[in-house]
Amino acid sequence: MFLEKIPEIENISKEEFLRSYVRPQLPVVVKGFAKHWPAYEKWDLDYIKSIAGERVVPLYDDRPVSHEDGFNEAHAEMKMAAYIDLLKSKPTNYRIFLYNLMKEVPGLQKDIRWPDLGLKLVKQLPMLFFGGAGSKVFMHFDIDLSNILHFHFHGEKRCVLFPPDQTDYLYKIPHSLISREDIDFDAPDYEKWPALKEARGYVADLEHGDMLYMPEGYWHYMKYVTPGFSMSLRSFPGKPANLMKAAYNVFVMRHYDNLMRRWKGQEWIDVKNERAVVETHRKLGITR
Ligand SMILES: O=C(O)CCC(=O)C(=O)O
Ligand SMILES: [Fe+2]
Repeated sequence: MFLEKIPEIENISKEEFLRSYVRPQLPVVVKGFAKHWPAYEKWDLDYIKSIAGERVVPLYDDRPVSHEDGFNEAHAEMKMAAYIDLLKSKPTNYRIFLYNLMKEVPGLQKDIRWPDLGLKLVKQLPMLFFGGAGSKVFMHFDIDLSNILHFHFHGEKRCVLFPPDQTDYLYKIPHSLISREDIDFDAPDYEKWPALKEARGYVADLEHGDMLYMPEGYWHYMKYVTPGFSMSLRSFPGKPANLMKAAYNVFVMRHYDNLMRRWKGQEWIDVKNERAVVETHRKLGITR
């Protein structure tokens, strides 16, 4: 696995962002992008606790996908106040994933400024994500293959990205958006996962107020180095082929996968996990 550091810049114009990053579909980090937003001063875990402490939030941990759960179904729930106390007290695997907190707590919307970077952003869907020290977000790409503007707050986070053209090396699970969940993307075992040796991706370390641009359909793995939270703004894919794939994923793939989980149970999950390896090695001519 070869990871190149994502360029970090301080400021960017709309024209430069479109020309140098969106058109060529390359990632970039804009340091302190949010520094002129109210959120930059206000957003930390205590503030979220004070404004949303009574909300019951869905939590995910890093247990492997099971046929008993639906596609992207949460594993537990807790009051936000209790969750934030947990985050602050010790490392935890519990994460909040894809939670529309802004819809639940509209007051938060006043704290951000919609960036004018030439991307048409989906205004209904500013999603928030939270994680405890050491928690990991499995390697995946997003179902709608959007361009993602990912802002981080409070803590530090490491992001590992792969462009869609690296999919063949990533042990993608069929009918799903993830890699084999038993790969440790911090220190991959190349004996077990030889294809990963060839993969070429990117790495970025985010701090409070930074923005990471993830182009369409990019794979991403994230690790919360310290407790913190992030917000993703999205812009639907500009490439017609990606729009088609997004529609397929949303309207066909996930329903088919849910149906198979109900019909075949754990066998369906096991078969897909096995196929991820067999198909990756066959495509690359790896014989073992
Ligand atoms: O940081 C996270 O918890 C996940 C972020 C993510 O997957 C996304 O923004 O699409
Ligand atoms: Fe994602």
